[in-house]
Amino acid sequence: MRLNLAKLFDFKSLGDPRGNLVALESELDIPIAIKRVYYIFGTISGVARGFHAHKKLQQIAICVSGSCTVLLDDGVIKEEVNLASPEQGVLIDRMIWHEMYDFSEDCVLLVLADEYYDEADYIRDYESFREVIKL
Ligand code: T46
Repeated sequence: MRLNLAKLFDFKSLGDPRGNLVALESELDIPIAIKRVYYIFGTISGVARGFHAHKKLQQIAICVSGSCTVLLDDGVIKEEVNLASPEQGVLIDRMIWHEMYDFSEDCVLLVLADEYYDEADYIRDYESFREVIKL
């Protein structure tokens, strides 16, 4: 997989005989200040989500259980990232069209976001997205 667009982060897992633990500190282990956390789970087989870009929001997505694919698209390059480890995250940057699919049954996709929820920050139409980025 050639990755030009996707910024991946490998997180240090603090393992001991009891199991594993990953700690993420805002602006230290990840390059964003966390204001909101949400998670996607119980997705139905074959379902796809996302299909939007954010004007300002920056997010880190981590599959803390199972796996899924995240498509990142800057209007020119499209890149697929397979998330399958709680020790890896991907940056979903502002003005990146993104889609998520291939959710495994046990997938829990955790998303760390640097802003509160704001529907006005979404661009949900691909042609409008291309117009905004002037393509
Ligand atoms: C994103 C990708 C990765 C809220 O009320 N508060 C929230 O913080 C969020 C994230 C969603 N919602 C509501 C809005 C919708 O009525 O939850 C419903 C489902 O949201 P949406 O259709 O936007 O879900 P996805 O999976 O398409 O997109 C989500 C995030 O919304 C989006 O910001 O980047 O995950």
